Amino acid sequence: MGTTPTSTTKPKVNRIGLQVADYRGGKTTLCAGCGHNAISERIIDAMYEMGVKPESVAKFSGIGCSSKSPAYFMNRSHSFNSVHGRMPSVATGAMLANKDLIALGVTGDGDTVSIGAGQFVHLMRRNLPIIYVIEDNGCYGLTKGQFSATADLGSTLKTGIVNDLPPVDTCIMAIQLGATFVGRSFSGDKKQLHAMLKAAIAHKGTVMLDVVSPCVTFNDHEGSTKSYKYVLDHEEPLHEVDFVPVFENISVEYDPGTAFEVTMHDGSHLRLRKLEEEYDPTDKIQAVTRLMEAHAKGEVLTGLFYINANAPTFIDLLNVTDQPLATLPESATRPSREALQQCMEELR
Ligand SMILES: Cc1ncc(C[n+]2csc(CCOP(=O)(O)OP(=O)(O)O)c2C)c(N)n1
Ligand code: SF4
Ligand SMILES: [Mg+2]
Repeated sequence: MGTTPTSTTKPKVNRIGLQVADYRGGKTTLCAGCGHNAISERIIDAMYEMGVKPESVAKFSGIGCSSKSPAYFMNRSHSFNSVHGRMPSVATGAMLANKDLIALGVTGDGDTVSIGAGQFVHLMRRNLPIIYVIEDNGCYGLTKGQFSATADLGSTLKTGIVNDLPPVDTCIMAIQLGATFVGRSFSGDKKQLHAMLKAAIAHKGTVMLDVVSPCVTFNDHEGSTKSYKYVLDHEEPLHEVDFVPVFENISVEYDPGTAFEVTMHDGSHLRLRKLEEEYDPTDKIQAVTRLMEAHAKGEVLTGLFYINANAPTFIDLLNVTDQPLATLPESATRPSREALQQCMEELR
């Protein structure tokens, strides 16, 4: 009798011994070809390669097709699907209660700057440690494709209706308000988005990544500036983004002056190989100017526009206890009956 051959190939695992399957979620219910699905795939790859423990991640979203995405990746992580436009306050509360979590917000352009503009503004000025990803299709995909506040002036709906309002640039807003890692990418630019997400995981502070993510059902036609064709024809990367995590310890030599290097707080290296000679991603004024120029020319500028790897976070500023508040016993978080009584006496 012959013996059955046994396979000796071990499944591929990352530095914490997990397989890529450990980072997956439910099967997507979004339309085939929707940019949001590609972004979910990039998040899975980046989290796997960085060796992030899925249970240490808290996913946050609002309402929209984009906000459904967290169901399609990392099903072992915590997840909170909030009210439309209100994800920032939920994420802020969660991070203050447990600063050891890695917060990942995935949301839409409508959720962020139409109904959610007020909450977005206050999130950006606090430098809360969070990776905030906007899946930007310039429309409300879930409610059948109306213009959102990121739709460009003069772009059209499928029906031919013209948008006669100027767009909000979420990157300009985030830079002005105080976010410390601000960039734009494209769901179809696998390499750039992958590198930017890995760097985002290493960043300490607010990451605001606006990812142009075409809605194939309602906003992928001629006349839209958020279609695959428009972005492929008009994408202007500022630099090539390379990220070397601290655990890889690879040293790459570049000719002097051809790359901008940022050392992240954990010792990782972010290298931006210059495609535009004088661009300095630590200069806010230059970043805003370059973004405004891009708008005027109809370019889809991508890359890391602004970074400050050393700013204090909201958690640092509030001087939160070393042990996460959520894990402290009640005796440490609640005043005693006597202390309350004394307080009441003082108010008499
Ligand atoms: C308070 C409230 N107002 C309006 C709606 C209807 N609504 C649901 S999703 C959505 C817009 C979603 O757009 P976006 O955030 O860009 O996500 P997308 O579907 O394009 O990914 C709107 C207006 C709602 N659910 N709740
Ligand atoms: S309607 Fe648009 S945004 Fe929503 S899943 Fe379909 S393609 Fe994506
Ligand atoms: Mg949208």
